Amino acid sequence: MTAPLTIALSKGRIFKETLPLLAAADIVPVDDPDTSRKLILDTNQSDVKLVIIRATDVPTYVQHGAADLGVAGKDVLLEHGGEGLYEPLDLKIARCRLMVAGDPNHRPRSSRPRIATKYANTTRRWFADQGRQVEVIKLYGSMELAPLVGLADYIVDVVDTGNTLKANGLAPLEHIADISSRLIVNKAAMKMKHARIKAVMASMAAAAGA
Ligand code: PRT
Ligand code: MG
Repeated sequence: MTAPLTIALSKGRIFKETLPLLAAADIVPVDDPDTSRKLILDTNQSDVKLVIIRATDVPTYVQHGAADLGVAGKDVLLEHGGEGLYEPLDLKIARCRLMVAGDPNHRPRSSRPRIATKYANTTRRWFADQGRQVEVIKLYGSMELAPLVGLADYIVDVVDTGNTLKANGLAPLEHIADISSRLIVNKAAMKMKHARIKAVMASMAAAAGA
């Protein structure tokens, strides 16, 4: 008898890029989250379940032990703070960069520029560490719109190709961090289910080249 496992994942790029890594650990979902309305997916292993939640909620589920394991972007983990979690493995997937972006020709009207972002904590820390005064405006999406309509002087967002910025007349200005997705583990589960989690981690690490 091995310990049952619950793994928290978000739909979209993280789910797609995590699938081959889970398959390497012989964990294969039975349902497809894009077509199924189920929030708990069964897998080929009767005691392994996947819970499909918003990307920003993954650390919260794992922190509180509602999931034993999860996959979350480093951007989301920086913002969450990482309390109650181990972050043992860089899966090297869903890579991007956390950037300050804006119109390079824009001159802020105030000595305290406004920064729109869903990464409010990380943004405050980035500017405060440099002794730069800013006003952070918390948004939940479509950050690129904020400078176009005068809501903010700059944004902080993740950038991959940069096409979304470019399409809106914006450019990357400052590099805050390189981002990839990490395997996260609940601290109590790491103790109680050590053998099983270690085995899953080893297979995922080998498949990720980590
Ligand atoms: O969509 P939802 O609001 O539910 O959550 P989410 O947007 O956080 O989830 P999702 O699946 O879009 O992103 C999950 C994780 O993928 C993020 O937390 C990042 O760690 C990582 N990731 C990697 C990215 C990107 N690349 C990325 N390009 N997350 C978002 N983007 C956005 C980018 O901000 C831009 O709006 O995708 C758009 C296209 O980017 P460009 O630069 O290629 O044009
Ligand atoms: Mg998204």
